[in-house]
Amino acid sequence: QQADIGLIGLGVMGANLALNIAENGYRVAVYNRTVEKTHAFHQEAGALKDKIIPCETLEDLAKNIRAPRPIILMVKAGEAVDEQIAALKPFLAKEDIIIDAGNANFHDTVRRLKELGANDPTFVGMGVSGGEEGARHGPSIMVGGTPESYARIEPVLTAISAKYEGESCAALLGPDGAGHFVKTIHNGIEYADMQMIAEIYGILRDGLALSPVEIGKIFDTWNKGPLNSYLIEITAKVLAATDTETGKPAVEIIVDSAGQKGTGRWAAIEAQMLGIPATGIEAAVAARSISALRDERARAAKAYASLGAPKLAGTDQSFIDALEQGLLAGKIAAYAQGFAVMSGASAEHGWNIPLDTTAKIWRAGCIIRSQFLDEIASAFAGGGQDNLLLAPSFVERMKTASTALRDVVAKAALAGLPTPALAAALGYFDGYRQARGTANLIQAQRDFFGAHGFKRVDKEGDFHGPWSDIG
Ligand code: NBP
Repeated sequence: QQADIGLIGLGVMGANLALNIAENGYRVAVYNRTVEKTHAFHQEAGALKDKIIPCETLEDLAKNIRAPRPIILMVKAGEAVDEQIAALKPFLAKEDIIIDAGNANFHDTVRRLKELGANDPTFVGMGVSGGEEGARHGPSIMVGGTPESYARIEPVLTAISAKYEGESCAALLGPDGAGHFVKTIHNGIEYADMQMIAEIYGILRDGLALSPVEIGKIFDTWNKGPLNSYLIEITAKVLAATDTETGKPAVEIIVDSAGQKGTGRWAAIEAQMLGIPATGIEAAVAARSISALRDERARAAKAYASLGAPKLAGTDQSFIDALEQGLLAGKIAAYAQGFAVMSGASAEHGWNIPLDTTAKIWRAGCIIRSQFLDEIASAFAGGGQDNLLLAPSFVERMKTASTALRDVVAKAALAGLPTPALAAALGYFDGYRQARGTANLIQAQRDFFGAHGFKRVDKEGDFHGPWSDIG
């Protein structure tokens, strides 16, 4: 019996996705560049072995899938995807669909679609989030493609996706690169969320001299309130863990230098290209880059040692509460930015990305999953919302939470504790709610040195200033 679907790439994500597909009753034919992995995977599939067809060649893979064939590519993003498409094409027909499920740059997805000829198979760009566990038991799935191709793969995607109160976390979000774009912004928001949590951890560790276990308990409490989310939950767990070798708290034996594979940076770059502020994401990407300068940081710490170690004075439970509310405010601002970038890209590329559906399919399965996203989905319901910060329910929340964020950022700054993402979120919020900003001075400067002209507040037209009269 032929398979319902094919899957190429049995790495961490591919292997788990294949097991998920098989467990949901679909027969799946699998192929991996390194053939031994294919057989090892099949051998270890246990009760699901019968639903999996191991294939040694791409020709074999194509033969083992019922036409018209849907084939998921889950290989390393970049050249490997182009190589696999080229190698696969000779064995496929026009009606077949190649689904790139890796973390592709959306520009590549758009290019790959353009490169396919009239008789080549269809191409779908699909973002998958949830890591290993999500791939195995239900990820969030962000699809870019035509409604026709989506209709064909929808049953299997719905079956394998995460569910939020019974609703599937898989959706078609627009044509061509829309799915991979949304996944990129998801990862950018994830960077900002993680960085803000790390900044709060830094305040509790260095400002209040609390132990990892004590900090973990605070996060555990917060996970029962408005911050309830997967990232807060795992932060509490990570902080409570003990290193088996040394008996020390696990976080204390981990080097303070964060890795990055590029999706956060892409999110910041795309925001910049669109001219849409995403300072929370940018600050988070930059913070990872600073974290990587470990030797330089050690030298700088020595050079500035006379400034003293950071210390927060006069803090009590009300400050811990302010940290919770401040983190919430920072999070709201960062998510507002991420959604604004998606809205801008959607207009730029004519994608029509439904922001409410996007928030809905992030409620479960993905790394940033939370109750909070259900509230975002409600705020964007029916469209027409410019920015989350203007949604009535979020305006009410920010009125109190922003005061806490201000308190946290100000106290941290005075103590010398770095809060780049939280401070960026606060700066964005304050700039965004300022009806008369300070760009009038920038326009004057631009006109002074470059005769760029400016608009007047009191009449229509383009004007130049009286600069030559000065001095
Ligand atoms: P892994 O590193 O676990 O696996 C990579 C896979 O790509 C292997 O099957 C490998 O085959 C294959 N591959 C490579 Br590398 N180069 C290839 C080439 N030139 N031709 C054919 N196959 C090639 O990666 P992973 O973590 O499973 O990630 C897969 C994709 O999913 C990536 O795009 C990643 O960004 C994305 N993603 C990962 C996560 C996560 O949490 N890990 C989450 C969401 C998305 P081999 O066995 O022969 O080396």
